[in-house]
Amino acid sequence: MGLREYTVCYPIQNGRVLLGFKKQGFGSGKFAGFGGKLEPGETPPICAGRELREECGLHIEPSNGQALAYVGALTFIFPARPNWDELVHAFVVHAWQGQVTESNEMRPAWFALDAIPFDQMWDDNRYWLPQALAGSKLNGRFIFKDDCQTVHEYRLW
Ligand code: 6OG
Repeated sequence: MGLREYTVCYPIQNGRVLLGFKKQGFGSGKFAGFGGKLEPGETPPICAGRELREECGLHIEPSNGQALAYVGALTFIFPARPNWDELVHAFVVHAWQGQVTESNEMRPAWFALDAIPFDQMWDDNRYWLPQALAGSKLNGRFIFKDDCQTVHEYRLW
């Protein structure tokens, strides 16, 4: 059986990134990108657009090929909790329609690119998100410590 697949996306504009304070579910109490699990038959870009709309109200125009930029695939391995292992497709969002709206799951907030709250995010973000927001394409594999919170080792390529 393959890993469960998710998407995560990060809208950026004017030197700031939109994150969501996760109010419920996996990772609650952390700031995160917007995303969730692929539904049957969904491609990663379709899932990313759906989750962005559901979680913060922004719409991606499908005809704008520049709006959604694929960063790459990130694998997260939790040796202490193998059922948490997951494959996450990451995207940067450069254009959208609609207004930022709070949802049941997420309270959105803008952060300057040099003031991302890494200490309140999944620990992996500090190792790859700055490069991704600067435009790099990358894939990564992260193995978490037994606390399931701290990155034990990782590889980017
Ligand atoms: P729901 O359970 O809300 O989707 N996600 C992670 N993102 C990062 N950067 N690191 C992790 O390390 C993550 N684990 C999950 C994927 C969960 C959302 O959170 C992301 C999804 O966007 C373990 O459906």
